Amino acid sequence: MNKEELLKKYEETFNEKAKDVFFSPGRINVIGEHTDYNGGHVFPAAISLGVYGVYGPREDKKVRLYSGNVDGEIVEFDIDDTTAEKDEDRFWANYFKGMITYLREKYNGIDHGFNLYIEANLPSGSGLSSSAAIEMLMGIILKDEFNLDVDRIALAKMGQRTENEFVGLNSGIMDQFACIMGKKDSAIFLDCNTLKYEYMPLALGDYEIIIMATNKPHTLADSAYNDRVAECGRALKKLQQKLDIKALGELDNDTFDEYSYLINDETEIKRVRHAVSENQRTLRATQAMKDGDLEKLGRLINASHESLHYDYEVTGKELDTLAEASWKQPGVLGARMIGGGFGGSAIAIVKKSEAENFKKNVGKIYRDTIGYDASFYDAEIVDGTKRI
Ligand code: GAF
Repeated sequence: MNKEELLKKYEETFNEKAKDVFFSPGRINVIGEHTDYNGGHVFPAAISLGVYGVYGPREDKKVRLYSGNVDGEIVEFDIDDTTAEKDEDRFWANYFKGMITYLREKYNGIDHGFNLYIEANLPSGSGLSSSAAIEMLMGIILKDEFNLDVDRIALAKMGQRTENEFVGLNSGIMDQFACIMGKKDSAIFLDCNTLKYEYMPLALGDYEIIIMATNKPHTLADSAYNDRVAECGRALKKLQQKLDIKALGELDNDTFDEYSYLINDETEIKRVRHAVSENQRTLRATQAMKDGDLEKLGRLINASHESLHYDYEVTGKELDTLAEASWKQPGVLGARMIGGGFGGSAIAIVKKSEAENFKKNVGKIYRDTIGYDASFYDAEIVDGTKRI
């Protein structure tokens, strides 16, 4: 998206010139799904699809937000207003309100409001983290414009808290961490228990990552997501009767197997089996990446999808169709759903020379099976949220 055009759109919306333009990326996740809130590992990367924000300060205390993607009105509130929006038309303001609230709670200096024009080249509900991208956009804008001495990881934590308390999604920290800590051409190997992280070059040689959006119109993903978090929480409590652990991410497959009798519930056993095996797969996958064993990485990615399908039950027909169609194509190392699931997106690691064929074939199978088109994106891996 072009900076000049964005500045013009701000001017048309607010009848004045803007001060600065920012970009906040969405994310993919190579492997490690539904492990973050279980204290496990994840391996995400920031992508060139994301959200732009055009900022201009105001003298009063009003925040005026306009989204170029929604054919709606300017949403307005006061910086002192810390109540979560319930109204459907204004709900998206919560991503901003949460960040403003938590930053003002801890840091002095945010003493006036602003106008903000936002526009995404990332479809919302695509499982590529448009909400975390928005939260981190707000965080970096406020940090930069008001010279706040807040570090990026603290902003990621505030973004997670915004999801939990303003939006009502009991998510982990992966998305915010990936958006704000992203590094060009690298994925982030993050331990969500300790927040220790390591950048690893996404060295895929002749292969590339293709993003496939299901375009599934409406999902009840948030309540199903919160159910999964609750099921894991209940199972953890039962395991803690005999095991000294703080999170499921501390278990290996063998220990889980030995103590699984404590859970005594079929659904919860499946959920924990996924959380534990996915964490172990993530450790093995990052080792395979270090060893340059891309075939093994691909197999682990496929196994991740199957575990999300059978044990975590968050895939659904659309994501299964994309993954299974991908596995059958020539030059594919691996494919799986990413993000919360139920709809959203999948990724495939595909030989560059096969990429066009791949999109054509998988696109056709998807249309024939589901009845509408999937979208395919070749995104670059980029740096985290920043002024542009
Ligand atoms: C969503 C959540 F926001 C993340 O925290 C993470 O749990 C992911 O689903 C599943 O891995 O994107």
